[in-house]
This record gives sequence, structure tokens and C-alpha cells, in this order.
Amino acid sequence: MFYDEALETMTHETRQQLQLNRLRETVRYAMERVPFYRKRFEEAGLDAVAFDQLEDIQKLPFTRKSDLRENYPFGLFAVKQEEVARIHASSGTSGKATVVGYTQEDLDDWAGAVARGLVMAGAKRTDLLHNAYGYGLFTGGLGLHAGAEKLGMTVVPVSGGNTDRQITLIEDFKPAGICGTPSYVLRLAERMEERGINPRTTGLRYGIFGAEPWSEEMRRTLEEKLNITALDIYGLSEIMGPGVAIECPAQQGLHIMDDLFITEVIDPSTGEPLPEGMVGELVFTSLKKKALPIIRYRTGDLASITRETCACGRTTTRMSRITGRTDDMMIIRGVNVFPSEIERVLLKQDGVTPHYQIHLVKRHGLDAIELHVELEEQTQQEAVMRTVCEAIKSECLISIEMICHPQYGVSRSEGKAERIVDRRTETSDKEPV
Ligand code: DLL
Repeated sequence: MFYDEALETMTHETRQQLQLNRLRETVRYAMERVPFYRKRFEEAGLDAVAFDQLEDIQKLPFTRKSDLRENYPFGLFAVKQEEVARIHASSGTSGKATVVGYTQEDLDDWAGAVARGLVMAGAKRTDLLHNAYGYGLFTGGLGLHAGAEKLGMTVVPVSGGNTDRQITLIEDFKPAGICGTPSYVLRLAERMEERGINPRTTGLRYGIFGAEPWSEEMRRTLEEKLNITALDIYGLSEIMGPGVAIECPAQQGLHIMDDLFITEVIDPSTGEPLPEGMVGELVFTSLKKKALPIIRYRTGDLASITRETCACGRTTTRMSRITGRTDDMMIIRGVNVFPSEIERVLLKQDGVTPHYQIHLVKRHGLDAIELHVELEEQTQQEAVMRTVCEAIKSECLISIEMICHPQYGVSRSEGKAERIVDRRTETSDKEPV
């Protein structure tokens, strides 16, 4: 099933021509309307840059999150505030929020992209969708909402939280699809079990999960617990919100909406482009956005891309699942490790729940990891600890300290899970709590 078959199955040549035309227009538009870009391009000697081919994009300077912060709140907008139909923001962990804006046309394009993505994921116009992404400044709730409405679905705008009520609504309304962060939907399933409801019998067919990193092992856990097909949706506020890319049931990478964005993968340390198939930092350029055109935005997210046609017949660029972020790589006694690798290994072990937290701590002046894990059975503590530590040692090549908690010992979240807690600035080499 396609939402727009011609767009989704066009040849590479046709798509490249479309992208090139839109790129030329975007660069012209940004230079004309955003002093920040005009200055940047002029400094780089690019005022008369001629785009003969898509690779010419590499001549343009990168845009970073710090550029948005420094131009807070509306400094990078290309239209007057009265032409902006909606504002969103991502909170971030430090400093001011990153503010983004959309014209009505941008909102329509975004809803269209999400509608297209929902169909890719297997949603039908006649389905009911339980939307547990947070509504508000976060793009998840309203982003999925508008896309589902555009498709003609029945949307339940439940947002995050109030878990018991969510369960009642799922039981009573019998949605075909659910969307939310994977960690929160896992919490929903857990709560159902506590209340004696079998989460496999809700009638849900599919789940559309994203906004935070999650592993293949987490996918299997969610699919098994809820008896659904779990699909990955990716996006970020600076580029649009959810729906930049989404998986189809082939589960062979996320289809990028590449009529709306150009995707590059670069070596994060040199900024040089990487070939298809190699993992690097994703860089996006918007091709239609009017309120906040964004050129070569460095996402900090690590993934690879492929342009091979998917089993579903779509010819779009596909990206792998996000394997980490440039800023979440931990170096433990010289070994590089990403939180996602720890999750992958942890969730393969018996006796642990999928709720965990990685604490970065100092041990005798060196970085170390405390892995906070919940056990299913307290009696198994010794044996589980040994197998988890050994598995992480052999697969991630690092030694960790495992701190075992009873069920609910690790906090749950209603939105994005807090997986990493950096306690390295704590002064003393405290014993684990
Ligand atoms: O999280 C948009 C979104 C909402 C995506 C709902 C999917 C579903 P931000 O709050 O700006 O926007 O956060 C963007 O979240 O740079 C990634 O690091 C991370 N992220 C988003 N989707 C995924 C995913 C939304 N599927 C940041 N897998 C991004 C891994 C993801 N990380």
C-alpha cells in the first residue's frame, strides 16, 4: 500500500533532479531571507554558488544546534512571526530550548509526510490510533496527530501519562495502532500485567515507536509482550519532527522522506562524506521548509544509509536504526562503547527486566559504568549479575559494575526515558547506592 506511489517509487534519477531543483531554491530562499545564512555563505565565498549536481551541497557550511541556540528564539526564521502558524521546541538537557517554527504550508507538508509514513508502516485510513506521544511543545504528539488525521484515521489524543486511563481506553476503544516512546509503551504493557490484563490480547496490531534510542532486542521485547509489529519512526524538531523517516513492515531500515530532505552521512570528526553503508553522523537539508529552512544540519545521530530498493518496492533512501549519538559515546578505559550496545546485550539476558539506566561515574579518577538493572527474581541475583557482566565484557569489551534493583527500582518515564545519568562530577569515589 502506498500513500503516493509515484513519489515513493520514482527512479533515483528523477528523485535526484527533484532534490537538486529544490536545493537550489532552498539556498536562494535562505540567502535572501535569513541574514545568518547570507553571512555564512558569503564568508565561505559562496554567494554565487552554482549547483550543477547534488554533491555540490558539500560546499555549503554546516548548521549546528548551537546556531539555533545563539539565535534564540526566532533568529533563523525566514518569515515574519505573523506568518508562523505554530511553534515547537525541544527542551534539551542544558541551556535554552531549541525553538522551531512552521508556516501553514510547512504544517501541511509535515502532516503529509507523517500520513505517508503511517501508510508505509501499515496503518489504514479506517484504523483507530492511540497516540501516547506527549502533546505540547514536543513535536511527537501533535506531529503524529496531524499526520493521522490527514490520512483520515481516528486519532485518540491521549498524550503521555495517566497510565491506568490509557489502559482503559485501549481496552474500550480497541485501537489497531499505538504510538509513543518505546520505553513508555513498555511501561503500559507492564502496568497491564500488574492489573492482570494480558497485553497480548488488546487487539493492537502495530506500534510506531521513536523519539529515543531503542535496540532490536527492545523491538523483540515489545513485539512479544504486546503481540504487535513494532516499527521505528525517526525525526527531530530542527528538521521537522517525527516522520523524517519511518520503517515499513520489512523492517529493513527507515524510509527517508527524501523529496523533503537531502540526507548525508559524514565522518563526525572530519566532516567528510562517508559512502553508503558506513555509519556516521546524519546531516539533513530541508527542501521545502518555509519558516525555518535548514541547511546541512548536523544531527549528532549516528546511522548508515542505503539507496537500494526495499522489499516493499519503495526506492527512497533508507537509514539504519540510530546506533548512537556523537555525544553519547562513552570511553571506558580506552574502549569506545555506546549505550545502545549495552542495551542490546542486556536485553538478551534472562532474569532482567527491560528497564535499565547507565550511570557514568568516576572510580579512582577513571570513568566507569554502573549499570542499574531490575531483576525479575531477587533470588537469582548472583547468577544474573555474573552472566550480565560476563556478556557485556565479552561483547562490549568493558567491565561494568551492576547494581541490582527490585522491580520498579529504576524510574519509569512517560516520554523519553532517561537512560544515561552522568555522575562523574560527584566529588568522591562514592560507593554505589
Ligand atoms: O523526538 C521527534 C520524534 C517524535 C521522533 C516522535 C519520533 C517520534 P526531538 O525532541 O527534537 O524530536 O528529539 C530528536 O531524538 O536527534 C534523536 O537523537 C532522538 N530520536 C528521535 N527518534 C529516534 C529514533 C523528536 N527513532 C532526537 N531512534 C534525535 C533513536 C531517536 N533516536
